[in-house]
Amino acid sequence: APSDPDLVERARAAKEALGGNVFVLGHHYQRDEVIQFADVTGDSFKLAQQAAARPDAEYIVFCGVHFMAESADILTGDHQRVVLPDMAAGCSMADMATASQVEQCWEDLQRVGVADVTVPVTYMNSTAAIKGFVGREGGIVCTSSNAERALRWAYDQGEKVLFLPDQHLGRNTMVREMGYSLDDCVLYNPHKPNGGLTDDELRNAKIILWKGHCSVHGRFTLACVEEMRRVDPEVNILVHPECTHEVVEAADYVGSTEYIIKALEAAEPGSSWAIGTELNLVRRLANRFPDKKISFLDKTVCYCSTMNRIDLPHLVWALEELVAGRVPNVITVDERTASYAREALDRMLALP
Ligand code: CIZ
Ligand code: SF4
Repeated sequence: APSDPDLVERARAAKEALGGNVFVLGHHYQRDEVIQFADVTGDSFKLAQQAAARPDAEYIVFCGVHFMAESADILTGDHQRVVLPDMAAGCSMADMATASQVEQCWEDLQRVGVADVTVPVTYMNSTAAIKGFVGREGGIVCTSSNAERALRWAYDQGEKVLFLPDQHLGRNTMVREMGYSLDDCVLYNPHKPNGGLTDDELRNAKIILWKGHCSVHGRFTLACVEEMRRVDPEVNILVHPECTHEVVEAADYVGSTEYIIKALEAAEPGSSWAIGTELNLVRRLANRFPDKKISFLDKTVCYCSTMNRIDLPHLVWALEELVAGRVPNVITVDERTASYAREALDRMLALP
């Protein structure tokens, strides 16, 4: 639906009144009505880098989810404040690994005698507390575009990896990109004692995958890939590595958000593509490239509901509060957590 013209005008006027004092970041999964006001769009990695690119902007309005706003706070100066237009815009995957659960897992690894040789690696899609734990224990953050490089770095530091919180990105990278077998991976379930594993399983695994997943990408199925190929034998199936291992194995191409965008930019006119990632992004790409047949991999999967909480009314509210001299919904990470998290982020930024 087209956005309400009154709200569009209010957002435009508020942004103009704030001038260079506000910098609006928009994640690729945001609604069109919000994206039209973003100064920069990107995936979580690009937005974290971009947040620091405008040190003069006092306010960073982050149109994305909570963990991304935390990363922006960690990577920007003390004088800058990060505003999340709706505090309920969380991420179910990030919430699947709490600090106390991960500390418990680390104790399990200490008890069986392997914590010293285990390097924790966390996906960007995790809370600041988890990034802080990982930094404290000498580990690294990764994104879906550098997971392989981060894992290779981790195996240079130790023998085993604890991979948080997305089991699918960890498994897909190990097996598909690095040639490990499924038997090298075990799944740690934080709701069971010892993760639901025997001491020997914990000791012998090459990688301990946290039992977390994305509630959007985890829903694409092998059956929908097969159905797409039946309907259109020429179709190219392109999916994000947060999809399950069987979906990734059945796809033609696998890659991060920025990879998906570049692949469609480079695709031949007339070529056919079915995309397994968030629906706002797929819709926008289909509109942007009308000469290519771009469809959504599975009609039963829908938007990321928490990303979609940031809508035009929430953005207008946040901007108008700033104009009125109030600073709503500020996201701050305490300095101790932030400094450990920054170490884990800096190790990622230093990857070759
Ligand atoms: O921004 C990203 O890298 C992704 C894939 C975000 C998400 O929420 O899945
Ligand atoms: Fe979290 Fe998945 Fe939504 Fe991304 S798409 S914010 S990983 S639930």
